[in-house]
Amino acid sequence: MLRKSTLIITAIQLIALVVHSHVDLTTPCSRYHFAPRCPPPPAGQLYDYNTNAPISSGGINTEPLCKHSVPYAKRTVYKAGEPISTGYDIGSAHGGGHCQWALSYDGEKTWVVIQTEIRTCLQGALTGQSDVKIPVTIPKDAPSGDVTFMWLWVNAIGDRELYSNCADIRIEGRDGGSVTGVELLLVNYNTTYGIIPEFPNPGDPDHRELYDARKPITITVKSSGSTISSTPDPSSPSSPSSTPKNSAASGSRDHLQPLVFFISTTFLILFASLQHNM
Ligand SMILES: [Cu+2]
Repeated sequence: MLRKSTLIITAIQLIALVVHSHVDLTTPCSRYHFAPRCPPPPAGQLYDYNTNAPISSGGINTEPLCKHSVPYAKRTVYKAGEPISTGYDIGSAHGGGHCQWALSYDGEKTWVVIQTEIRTCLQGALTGQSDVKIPVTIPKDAPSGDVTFMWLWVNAIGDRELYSNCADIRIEGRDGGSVTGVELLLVNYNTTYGIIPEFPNPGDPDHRELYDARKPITITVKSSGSTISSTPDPSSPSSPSSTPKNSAASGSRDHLQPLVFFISTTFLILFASLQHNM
């Protein structure tokens, strides 16, 4: 009996290992993260044990930006101009990729990208590494307000994926004012937005020109924080018409490893248990 339950537990652990072989934002806590240091989910929501799974893979979108829409009840407070020491848990760094960090003052309707890292984002991070740090600076003119802070990542190697985690922060800055950055670039989201093919080697086209082409956006927050306006109109996010749409299915080898590991280990365990019973 004991052996059977051990077998089942091991199998569950292995499945978890396969599921959890990606990356997530862990500092500040992404919504409903299961880490003990993160707050419990807001009322009516559940812990998310897959915060590190992509929201899109192979051009198939399975989750919305941020994954969850209800903000945490308690926000982490940062001062305008302060660098946030953001942290990431690494299941597979996928050879790095392109990162964007964005703020929304209106509950995820309008985004302003405040920092971008092309190609090298999370490059060299090791599987199993936790809280890999990347400093992200809140613009010093960012007005005060309750803000959604989003990390968006396009991986360099593997299934064509898009990652998105959001944290709930409060910025303490000026009372009313505006913050300028660029519009969010959504690629690898679904086929409408286009797919950036793998860029494993130096010199491979990584389509950074799409990021260079993002239009500036200014978000204006009225004093005491609530109403906002933005220029240009946020109803049309940068959707690159020139984005390459090929190779959605290319490069699944990065995810093959855990699968092979899972299958072979399961067989080994089954074999060992059969041997034992004979
Ligand atoms: Cu992955």
